[in-house]
Amino acid sequence: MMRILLLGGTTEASALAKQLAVAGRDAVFSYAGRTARPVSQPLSMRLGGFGGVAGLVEYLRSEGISHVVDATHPFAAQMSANAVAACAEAGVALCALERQPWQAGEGDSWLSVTDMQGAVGALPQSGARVFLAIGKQNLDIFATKPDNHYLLRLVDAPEGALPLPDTTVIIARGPFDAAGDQALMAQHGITHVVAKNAGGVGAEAKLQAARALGVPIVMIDRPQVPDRKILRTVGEVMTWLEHS
Ligand code: 3Y8
Ligand code: NAP
Repeated sequence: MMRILLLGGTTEASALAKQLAVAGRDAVFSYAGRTARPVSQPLSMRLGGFGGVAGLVEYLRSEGISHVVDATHPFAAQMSANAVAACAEAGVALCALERQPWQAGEGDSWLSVTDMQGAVGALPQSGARVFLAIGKQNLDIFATKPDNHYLLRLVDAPEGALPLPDTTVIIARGPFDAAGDQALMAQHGITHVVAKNAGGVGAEAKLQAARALGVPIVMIDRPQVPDRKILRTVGEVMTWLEHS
């Protein structure tokens, strides 16, 4: 009997959830519980971590999961690594639904860095106006360059003080559109954008906006994730489920 665990948190995960619901598949949608009010899904949902690899193995066994689709964000590297290890241990089929990285195009001025520390290093010491569109989990490492102005876009209002002294905070959840991001960046006189190479469409508005405004982008490469089967579209995943 097929029972699917969908590790979500991305636009593609939500699109797959709709297809699974329409197909009447027995599936559970899983969020980390990172935000206050996650978008609801047409599948039964669970919130919160599993408790590492061991917790996930226990969940797979006790819930009778036969297939895992890892549709988490390319930067959710810990979850993806845990899924590889737990599915191998529990003998459960695994595939990832992962979008391609963005490539710099005509008129783009990207500075590619390998990780968040590299992004901090790529910024001026002072006087820059930086659109820091990387969420809230990694803000503290930018505190070594406090003399820039940072425009922060967060999903939820921050609890307590931010680690940066000179900020403007926008509370918004994507997906975003290019015109909106261009107006936002022009209004704030942005001189640099810092972005994760998330791929997909939900976060790419700021790339288009930066291109239109001639603003350089500090682009953070994706973290390493262990090998697993990677599919690129919802359709491929539906076919994989039918044939595996
Ligand atoms: C909790 C679920 C959907 C999924 C929508 C996508 C698109 C909009 C763009 C910017 C960049 C950023 C951030 C972003 C985008 C989609 C997708 C995507 C980037 C939600 C969601 C959860 C999260 C977690 C959140 C992180 C943060 C990252 C904001 C829901 C809305 C910056 C990634 O405040 C926090 O702690 C936020 C944490 C992880 C990165 C970080 O490290 O801070 N996503 N984002 C998921 C869970 O609990 O399991 O609340 O509804 C989902 C989406 N966010 O169904 O339509 O597919 O990527 N999410 C990045 O790409 O750089 C915003 O502002 O331009
Ligand atoms: P992460 O660093 O890879 O994972 C840290 C821990 O969070 C995992 O070990 C796991 O806890 C728990 N976790 C992560 N995703 C989960 C899920 N879908 N269901 C249940 N538990 C989950 O993850 P992250 O980067 O914080 O991302 C968290 C969520 O936000 C994911 O759903 C991801 O798709 C979404 N998201 C992330 C980004 C981003 O930039 N990182 C962008 C957009 C959306 P246990 O070890 O206890 O199981």
